Amino acid sequence: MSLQLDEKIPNNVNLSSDKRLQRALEQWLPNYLGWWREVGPVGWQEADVYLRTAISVEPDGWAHFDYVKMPDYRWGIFLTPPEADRTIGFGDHFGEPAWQEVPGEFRNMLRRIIVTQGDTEPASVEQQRMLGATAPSLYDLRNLFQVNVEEGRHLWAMVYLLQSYFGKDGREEAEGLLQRRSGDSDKPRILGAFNQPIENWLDFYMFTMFTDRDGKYQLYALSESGFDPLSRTCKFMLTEEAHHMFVGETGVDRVVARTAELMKQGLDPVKEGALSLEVIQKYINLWFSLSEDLFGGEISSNAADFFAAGLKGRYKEAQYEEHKALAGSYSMDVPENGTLVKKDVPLRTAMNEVLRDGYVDDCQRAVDKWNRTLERAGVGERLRLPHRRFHRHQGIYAGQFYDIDGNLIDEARFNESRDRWLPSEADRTHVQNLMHGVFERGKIAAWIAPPAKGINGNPFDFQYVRKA
Ligand code: BYC
Repeated sequence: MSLQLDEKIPNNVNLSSDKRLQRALEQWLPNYLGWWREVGPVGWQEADVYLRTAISVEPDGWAHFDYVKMPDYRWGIFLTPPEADRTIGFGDHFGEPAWQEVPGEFRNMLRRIIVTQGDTEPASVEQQRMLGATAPSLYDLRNLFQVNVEEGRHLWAMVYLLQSYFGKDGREEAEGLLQRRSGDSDKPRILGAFNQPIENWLDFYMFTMFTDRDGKYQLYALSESGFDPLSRTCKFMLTEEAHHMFVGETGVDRVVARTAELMKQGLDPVKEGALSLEVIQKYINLWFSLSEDLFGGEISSNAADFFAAGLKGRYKEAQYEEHKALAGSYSMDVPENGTLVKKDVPLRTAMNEVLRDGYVDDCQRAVDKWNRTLERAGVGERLRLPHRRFHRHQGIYAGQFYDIDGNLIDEARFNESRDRWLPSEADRTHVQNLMHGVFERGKIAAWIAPPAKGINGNPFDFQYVRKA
């Protein structure tokens, strides 16, 4: 079994000689496959899907393309190669050698971060499980499954850390990751956005655009970690994450392009079976705000502790001149007695907001790109991000009501306007009604434009998925 395991699981963690890890994985693997069958993608499990598999960390090994049946996907365990004499890049332990083992005093904190990260991966697969039936093209169907199997691999990445470095409680946490379920009222996933339904492909593109992009920023912050195995694991995950965000950003762009093309012809997109810009905007408002919540509170003692301990840094920490962040402050609008008051908060406690700043800028860059698509088509309307205070459920703006421009309003006014800002039941039904699977090679649904190019140098009309 152990030999088979080593053959089955591509890795660069010496699995063949690590008996303890082999034993832990032997127990976990059947449960993982059981989880995949139970709540992984519905249908298509026997189909041949043109997938990318990471078989090594070398430039020619991390993106190996071939037809694979999803349950046979070779979920591997990879860390970027170690950096000689790496030191901790921030916090109270700045400049000390990076930890190769879990530092005892931070064990619980570190385990919690890894479990939280790990929990999002299977959650997203569960959220997306129904989408295979309504894919707008074989190209999109393939991309969905690529995202799904790689989120599965990212779960493996966190499970590897738990099983290798955290002993019995790590193994228990690894089982727990297979037991919670997205949206389940008794055993929900840990973070809010990962319990939200992804009912249709507009949700999916928004999720991979906005929610996977939170993943990018969190993974960057964790790739700075003083716990070297976590840092190296996250660095490798980021190589795969880029494609997920590409699926989202270009997916929304293609929806916008199709709508713009119809508007340019003087047609009503809705009558032509496409989406209105108004509905697209509401889905942006929803998923951007849900994803902003994933950064946690604006003022956070957890974030300060993670930073002080050297466990979670800033996005590209090397860009900063000073890495202890003990002296600085961050100015933010804090709600107080029904109004917003400018306050300087100690920089360490504002680390979630610092990370969110980079995220918001990155999202704005994508919106600007979608607006250029509208501009090129000669359409006057523009898309936008809602204000970061809008529709928040975590942090200092949660529990109050803000309009789309960030003005404090009362609950009654918010409720009156809710359906203008966020998808209403009618919008959801409308979007759902547009979703019909298009599985003929080279064909595409009426509500989305084809991609500019295909996958791995193949054309759009390539046979990306072959039904068994
Ligand atoms: N929902 O001090 P606070 C990805 C909790 S996505 C529910 O404000 P903190 C991916 C918090 O746990 C990236 N609860 O925030 C994307 C705390 O609970 P306790 C995932 C929330 O702790 C797509 C309390 O509120 N990775 O990879 O600084 C597909 C007060 O917390 C939420 C990570 O998140 C929420 N949204 O920051 C697949 C990295 N926000 O202590 C994958 C690891 C906060 O009262 N996680 N809470 O029980 C972290 O670094 C931090 O836990 C967070 C929160 C950034 C999430």
